[in-house]
Amino acid sequence: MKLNVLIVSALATLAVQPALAATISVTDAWARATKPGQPVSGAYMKLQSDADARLLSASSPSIPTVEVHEMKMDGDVMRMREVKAIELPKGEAVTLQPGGYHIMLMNLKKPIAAGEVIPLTLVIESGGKRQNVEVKATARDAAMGGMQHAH
Ligand SMILES: [Cu+2]
Repeated sequence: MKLNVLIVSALATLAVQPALAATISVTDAWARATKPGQPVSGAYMKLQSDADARLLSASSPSIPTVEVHEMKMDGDVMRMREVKAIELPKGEAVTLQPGGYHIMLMNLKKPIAAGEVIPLTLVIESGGKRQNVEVKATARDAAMGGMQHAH
């Protein structure tokens, strides 16, 4: 389902950097809408870089705390933790999705409504250079499934 396809190229950033910086494409960026009182949510997207790169961190002017997380099974318990980086191997699509890597949106002061656009700034490193990649994730209603978002 491609509700919302957004390609963010880092051309503006590239213009002032040596040719080493990677070009990152971001597609299918979305965030999970929340119910009142729910303090956390997640943002998801597909990332692809034309050079080996790593997603180091993310931030948003509208979300108090943003972390890069990984969720995986530990025995039969689903756990998540903050990761130092998500590797973006050259030419390989890396999908941030429920149950795997995700951008954690925390300490929400108000619910995220479906349709709301969450601006995110991704910090991506490639070849020793850092660049910011701006992403707009549109919130949509999505069931949590069996996933516990417990820390
Ligand atoms: Cu998380």
